[in-house]
Parts: sequence; structure tokens; C-alpha cells
Amino acid sequence: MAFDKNFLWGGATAANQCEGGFDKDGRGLANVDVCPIGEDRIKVISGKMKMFDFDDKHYYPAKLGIDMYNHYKEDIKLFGEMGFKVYRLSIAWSRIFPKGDEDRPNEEGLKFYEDVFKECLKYNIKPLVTITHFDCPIHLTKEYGSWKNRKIVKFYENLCHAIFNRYKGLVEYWITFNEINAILHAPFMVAGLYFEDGENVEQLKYQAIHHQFVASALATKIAHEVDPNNKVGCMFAAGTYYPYSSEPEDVFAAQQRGNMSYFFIDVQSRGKYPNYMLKKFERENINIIMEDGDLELIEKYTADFISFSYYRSRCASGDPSKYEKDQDSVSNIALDIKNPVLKQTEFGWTIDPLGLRVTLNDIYNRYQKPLFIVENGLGAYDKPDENGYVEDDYRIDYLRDHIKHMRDAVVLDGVELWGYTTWGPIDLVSAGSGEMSKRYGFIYVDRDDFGKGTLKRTKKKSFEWYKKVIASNGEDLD
Ligand code: P53
Repeated sequence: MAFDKNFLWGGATAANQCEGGFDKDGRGLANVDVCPIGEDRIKVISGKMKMFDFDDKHYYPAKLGIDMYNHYKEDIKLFGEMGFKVYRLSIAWSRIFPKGDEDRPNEEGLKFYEDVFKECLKYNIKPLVTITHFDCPIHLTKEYGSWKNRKIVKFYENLCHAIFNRYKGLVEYWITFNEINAILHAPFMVAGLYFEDGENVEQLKYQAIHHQFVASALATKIAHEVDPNNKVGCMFAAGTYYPYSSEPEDVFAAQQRGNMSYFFIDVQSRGKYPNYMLKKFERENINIIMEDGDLELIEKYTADFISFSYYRSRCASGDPSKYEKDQDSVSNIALDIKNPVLKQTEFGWTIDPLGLRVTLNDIYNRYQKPLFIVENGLGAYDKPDENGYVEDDYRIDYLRDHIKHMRDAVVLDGVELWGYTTWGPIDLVSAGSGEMSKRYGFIYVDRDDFGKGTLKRTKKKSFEWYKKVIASNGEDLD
């Protein structure tokens, strides 16, 4: 027996990348809506170019997504057919609180997700809900500076009260913030942060992060009070850093780069700011303003489980400028370098299935809490035939190799793992590039980068494969 009989197999999406319906039933505008496709995207998502509304010069792929707002019944039925035990999805904050600072939630928004969760439960699919997958009502950015401002913690708390109470009995797995560490590289897309010239970006980022830590602890507290069955996890973009060589400088660089991500989980899971970070703040003159009781909250309400995305391992050197950069719009801002011994995807992402086992062991050794892989998958240019059918053996190969090593981590290393959800079980808009043509799905969606297409759903070859994997509880990977 490899996996526990209750192992949660499934897939993961985010509201802003698939729902569309950006102005339907009272929904407010959000940061994620106004991130355009094209060369300005990187400037906008990193908070360097101001974009608080749509303009005529850009195309905004999230406005339509794959129109899951109107197709969710059909899509969840397909997930049910694949045998999903869990479906990870996110709530669009601005459907529930269109501006973010209202006293009362928008009933139509609440109702929408209630219907979605009920639809999942019809097929015995447990919803795993990300409370914020990058989104923030744009009003909160404009009026308050989003997470820079302490007041947002209260607004987030209001959101938590509304959803935990309304969805009691329907949802028991929650994630407070998607890829909480991604705020470092894409602060506008990830947290609605925009920086004016002359602002102290580092200071403000870490202040915003502190607010998220407090908000996350409060969410855990409220979730447990509302329903003791609730399990609340933290979530980060993972992928162990390898040293470029056995030079001690490279080993040290890898450890230090790793800490910049582990920092978040050290706080959220161990409940304390780690010393290496306090020292860094001291050296760099970063002063985080805290309220009385913040550190107690953070210590008391730590995560019940640790979830993460894994697409690849990462590589670091003591002198990164000497080497080729790791290719990807977001990590280009970071100092990751290309690992010369591993192959890359068409989009330049390193492929490292054994790295998943390395990463699982690293995280488990550090925290000894249950883990959940909530994103893993291959983004590729699919070529459908005239019927929309895609023979995506490359995707099957990628997933098979990762699942094998995940199995070894569980069976041979004893890592405690609750489940595995692949990213984008149905094609959706890419967060990094805004492209529709970077596809991850078992289900093809007829839509191009600029919104043309019938939106028709067609099963790919990987659909039947994943169905078999789930039916055999991970035994049959052929
Ligand atoms: P895409 C990179 C850039 C942006 C978001 O990424 C990312 C990453 C990878 O760490 O994180 C997650 O769509 C994210 C998803 C996203 C997925 O990676 O750029 O949680 O929203 O779609 C894949 O190929």
C-alpha cells in the first residue's frame, strides 16, 4: 500500500485565472483583473507601473478567464468523472466584499460559492479553499494602500467571519494566502501593493507581510472557533535551492536563498520570527511596526498543515552574475540561476521530479507538520487536433515522474502528506505571463491569448490517465 486510503487526489485553480465574470452580480474590481498580457505585465505585477483600472491600450485576460463563472457545473462534473477527492479553488474577495471595506457581505457572491461547494459535494469532492489567491479589491489598494495598511487586517477578518460562518459544514480545508512568499517578487499581483517613487519598498513589503501574518493567525483562530473541524494551512512557493557547485560559497548562497522563503513558514508554522530575519531587519534598517498582542497571536495560532506549490527546484551561486539566469518572468526579478544539469520546459522552467522528494523531506524535517502539495504541473503549448483533442504524453510523463518521487517520499521516507492537487486541471490563464496558451490542463479549453474561441471543453489524453491514477490510489502510473 502506497498512499493512505484517504489520500486527497485532485486539482487546483484560482478564481482570477478561470472565473471571468469580473463585473457579475455585484463583484468589485480587483488587482488581479487589471494585470494585462504583454510587455507591461511584469511592470504592473511588480508594482512599478500604476494600473488601477482598465485602459484601451491593453488586453486583460482575467476579465473572461475561461468563464468558469458560467461553466462551473460542467467543469466540476468533469473533475468528478476523473475521481477527484478534492478540488482546490479560491474565493474572489471582491465577490464577497466588492470594495473590501463594507460592513456587510454581498449575498450574491456568497451564494455563488455556496452553489459551487454544493456542486463539488455532489461528486464527493471536498473543497479546499484558498481565501486569498493573490486578489485584493482595488478599492483597498486605492484607498488604503492594501496590505501596507494595518486596517486591512480588519477587512480580512470580516471576510473570514463571513465565509467561515456561511460555509460551515461545506468546507473544512482552508488556506489563508496563496504563495505568501511571492509577494517579494510580484507585490501588486500577489497583494495589491503599488509603490510610489521614493517609497521604501523593502520596509513596506515586510510591513505588509507582517499584516498578512497577523491576518493569517486571526483566520486560524476564527476558523477553529466557528468549527473545530476546520483545518487551516499556510502556503508557499517551494522548491529546494541547490548550490550551483560544491564551493562553500554556493552552498551558503543556497541556504540563504532558501531562508528567504522559509522565513514565511518559520513564522506561520513555528510561530516566531526567526533570528536570521531579525538580524537582517536590523542590518537593513527595516522596522516593522507591531501592535501589542501580534506576536502572541502569531505564536498561538500556527498553521494546522503546510501546503506548497512545487514546479521545480532552484539553483543559487555565491556569484549569480557569472551564470545564466533561470528563465521566467517572475524569477527574472530574483537572483535564481539556471541549473545546467537539468532539462527545462518549453517555458524555461527546470524539470526536477526527484527535487519534489528533496523538497518534501526538507519541509517535513523542518516543521514536522502534515504537508499538502497544492500545485504541481507542466505548462506547455498544446496542439489540439481538429476535434480539440490533445495527445499530451509530455504532461503525463512529467506528472508520472513527480508522483513516483512523491510516493517514495511518503512510503520510503515517511513524510506525512495529506494530498496532491495538480495545477490547472482545466486550462486557465497563466499568472506569470497572462497567456492562455501556457496550458496545464487535463481538459482543453478553446480560448486563445486574446479571448477568441468557443470556450468548449475537451478531454485530453492525460484525462483518462489521471483518472486511472486516482482510481488505483497512485498504484497504476503507466
Ligand atoms: P504560471 C510563477 C509566477 C507567478 C505565479 O504559474 C506562480 C509562479 C510559480 O511559482 O505561482 C503559482 O501560471 C500560482 C498560480 C500560477 C502557477 O504558479 O505563471 O500559485 O497562480 O498559475 C503557475 O505558469
